[in-house]
Amino acid sequence: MDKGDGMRLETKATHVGHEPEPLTGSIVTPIYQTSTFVFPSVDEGAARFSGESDGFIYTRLGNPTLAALERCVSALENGEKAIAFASGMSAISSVVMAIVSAGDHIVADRCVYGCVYSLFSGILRRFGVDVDFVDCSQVAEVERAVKPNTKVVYFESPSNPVLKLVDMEAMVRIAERHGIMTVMDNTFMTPFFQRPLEWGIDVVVHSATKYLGGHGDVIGGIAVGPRELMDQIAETTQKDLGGSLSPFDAWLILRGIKTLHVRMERHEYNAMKVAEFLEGHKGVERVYYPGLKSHPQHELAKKQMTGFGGMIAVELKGGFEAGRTLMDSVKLCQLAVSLGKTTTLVEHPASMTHSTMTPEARQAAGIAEGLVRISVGLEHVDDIIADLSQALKKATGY
Ligand code: LCS
Repeated sequence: MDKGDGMRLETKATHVGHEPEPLTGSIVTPIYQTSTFVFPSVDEGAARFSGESDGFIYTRLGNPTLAALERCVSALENGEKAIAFASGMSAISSVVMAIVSAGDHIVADRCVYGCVYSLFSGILRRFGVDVDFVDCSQVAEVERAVKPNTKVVYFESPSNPVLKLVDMEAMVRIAERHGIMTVMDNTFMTPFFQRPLEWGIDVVVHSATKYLGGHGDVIGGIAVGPRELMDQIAETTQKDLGGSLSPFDAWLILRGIKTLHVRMERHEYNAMKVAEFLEGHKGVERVYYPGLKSHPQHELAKKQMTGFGGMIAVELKGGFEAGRTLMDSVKLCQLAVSLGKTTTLVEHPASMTHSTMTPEARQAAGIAEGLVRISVGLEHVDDIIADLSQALKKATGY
């Protein structure tokens, strides 16, 4: 029952980690807002530290509210064990830094969230880790980049911000052949639309700040993978780098997940309509949305995802200046970074989320300087389209 074995995702999202609290019968998982836990004896305290006894010690090392969230997300992703973190970046850095050491090599996709790019190209290189950025949608490029000291292949699918897909099966084949780990960011799709572990990916990471939390009121991250590796992460980088999530924030994410499936369906319904509207608009140069037949990887999207999500990117005729006018002219949609919340957000990757990359790196990643990213929210879709329509008229004259 606990792991949600035999339940469908919708049932797991509403039940796993939400079991009634045994002491009082509270139907909602309590927020255990405590930093530490009283030991009944010295022997028991020592046994918890040595791992001979289960039981909580100190919230950085584990907490019942976090454990409930971890059980829930692990069940949704069909994984063995999840660990919650203070942010998506904390999850990503803790996972990768638990696997690699100085002298090792990472193959990463060129198109990743800006802070992942700077973590890999800045911090990890400074600690003696070699990183090559390639286009993971080109399988031969990944194969060519693998070296004897490669430990990790890292990618997002679909990628932030251009919605490029990576063929999970192909990455797993290469990784297995060379004894490398695959780490994949599933933030954009969530387990509702895509379950990488079922395709053989080793570790899934999430910015829970986005669709898992779903309401734009929390920063958090989570990683899911095989028990042995997750235990190693818990005992090293999670514990010693200390990026632990607060119990209240874990509770907000757990609450958000209860409606994940309902929200994702509406995000997708709205995004498809907005993408079709944009594709048919005279002032639009190009729309990036995996659900459109014009997306170059639409067939791969249908193969490895069960839906197309709520994220769109768009280039306007008139480039950056037109994009700026669009973003400055929206009234209902909000000009803000982040994504996956109830309201529609627009942002400019080149000067905001991906400003950590050099213009050359952005160009190599296919991120046009004028690109506008849209996180389609849960408003009535006609209201979203009406707002974009009036802003597009100012931006492009159409
Ligand atoms: N992975 C992806 C795909 C992301 O989009 C982000 C944040 C992260 C990881 C990092 O998660 P965080 O630490 O922020 O929880 N993406 C952001 C974005 O596109 N706009 O603002 C933040």
